[in-house]
Amino acid sequence: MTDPTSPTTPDVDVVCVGAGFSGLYAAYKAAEQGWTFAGFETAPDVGGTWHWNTYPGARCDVESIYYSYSFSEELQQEWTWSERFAPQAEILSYINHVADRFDLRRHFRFNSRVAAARWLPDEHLWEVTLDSGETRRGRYLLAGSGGLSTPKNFDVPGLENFTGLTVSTSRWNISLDDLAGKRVAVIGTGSSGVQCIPLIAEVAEHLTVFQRTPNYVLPARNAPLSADVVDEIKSNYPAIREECWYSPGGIPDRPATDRALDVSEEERRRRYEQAYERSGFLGVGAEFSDLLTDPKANETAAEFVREKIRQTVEDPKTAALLEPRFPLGAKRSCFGTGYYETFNRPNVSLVSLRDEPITTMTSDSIIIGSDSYAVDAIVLAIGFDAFTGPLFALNVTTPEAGTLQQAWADGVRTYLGIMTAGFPNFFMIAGPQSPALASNVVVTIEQAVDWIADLIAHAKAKGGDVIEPTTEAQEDWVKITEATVNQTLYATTDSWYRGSNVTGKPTTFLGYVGGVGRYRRMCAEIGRRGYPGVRIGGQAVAPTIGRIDREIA
Ligand code: N01
Repeated sequence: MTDPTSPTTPDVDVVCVGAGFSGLYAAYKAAEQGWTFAGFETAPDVGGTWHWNTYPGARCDVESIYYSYSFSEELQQEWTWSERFAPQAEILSYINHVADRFDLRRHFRFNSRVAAARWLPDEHLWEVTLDSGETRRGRYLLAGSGGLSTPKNFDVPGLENFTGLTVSTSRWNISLDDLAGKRVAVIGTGSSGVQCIPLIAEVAEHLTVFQRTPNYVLPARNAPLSADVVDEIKSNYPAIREECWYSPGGIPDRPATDRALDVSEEERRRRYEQAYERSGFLGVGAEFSDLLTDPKANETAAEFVREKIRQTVEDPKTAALLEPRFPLGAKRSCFGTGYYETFNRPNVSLVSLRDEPITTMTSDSIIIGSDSYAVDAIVLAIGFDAFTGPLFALNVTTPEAGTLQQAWADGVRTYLGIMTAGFPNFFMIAGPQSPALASNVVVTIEQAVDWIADLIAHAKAKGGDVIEPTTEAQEDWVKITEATVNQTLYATTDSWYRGSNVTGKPTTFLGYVGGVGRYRRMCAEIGRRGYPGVRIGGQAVAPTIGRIDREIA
């Protein structure tokens, strides 16, 4: 047990992992509070996910005007997005601009990976060890390491035999020209695969897409932002941000109040057409209130999208293979541009792995049963070890709880997706069981950093320098996240949302799906009541959060 009376002076107040959206805002916030801050970033520069994911076609599926910081009115007035869904390079330029504009780079050391972090209970400090072997001590440890930053292991049989070009979307290190005139295989048809496939098809001699589970690909309807639209947004930013903060998904998507099965088929179709035309359906619950809870209602929308696939893809056999069979939105839908149309190209073919997986590979071919596909290059778009992957990689340890891996051996357990019992002064920004998974993550990041900063300031004011959730409060939050997701179709479908994409990973749902608005109100209420369920300097305030959740409902 931590001794609450014997603090030692740290090197810095805050040690932070990562210089993406989370770490940069944490550095800004710490400076605002007058706290010393040391950030460490594996990459040579800022950007996080937008530094690494440079594959062709990479862009965000949240509109850029919302997928951006709200903390500075000057920043949002001076930055102008060029497109509705800005490409990776523009998002990275924006992050660089923020780093320069607020002089944040000086708080970080780049090319420095945090290899381990251990809690020193007698000194009330975290000691982090960098990959160089150097150590640094901070009172508080912030993980801004991202949810989708650790690529999944290359679990494709026989890959080690292949001697051609292999590249992963999440660590893209070639140019699209390197694939020109080649026979290319893309393995994986999640958001990353869906975005790069149409562009690779344009340059490859032949592209073979290896698809295990077809996903719903909704037309992004990306377009340049006109000067008028930009002006209107800039003159309304405070109201737009407010709407995002109290929305279900961190974008101005008001939850629907009527149910799909209560309206006529004609009315349903009209609404679905409308949603499809404006690139809706990503927040599927915004179209009808029962789409994410009632399988029958969902099927009406799912079948509508399947019909679009059949109308777009000329070869009926290929179209049938592309039709998803799980509920629409139960795992993250993809945003595409010309995705289904790509399968009408003469140089593109689709191989389904649904019934027969890849058997092995040779030096130049992918083998499936008795079939062999000769390829020069393989693009792996197979996803991430979401949320726990990046956190486990930090090798966070406390004498009381051991490693995070041990503490979460049977599944993730957190308090609000921000803290976890047994790991004092350790804060996860947009962590597992926060709304990050099913929301505009920038909204969740800013809210989490603000909340963490308020909590630390509150603890400092009380003279307590050790902050830790109680196990009881943590179990309340686990129950709330489980009860919330179990009312939805998210619970029915395998994906990275549930950890089921990684062999051996416990399948617990990795997010809170009650909406960013409700979560925000809950966190604010917890703050107002003196942080019930959090032990500060050894003292905890009752009641725990289950009651607050019921009260704000
Ligand atoms: O990863 P995924 P992703 N053999 O896990 C298949 C965000 N993101 O990088 O479904 C063969 O979704 C796997 O098949 P299955 C966004 O939140 C956003 O594409 O497991 N296939 C699946 O088809 C997104 O949800 C944007 O059966 C294998 C694919 O690979 C999240 O990141 C862009 C396989 C992996 O899909 C992850 O997206 C990019 C194997 N061994 C990413 N292993 C935008 O903003 C896996 N697969 C638009």
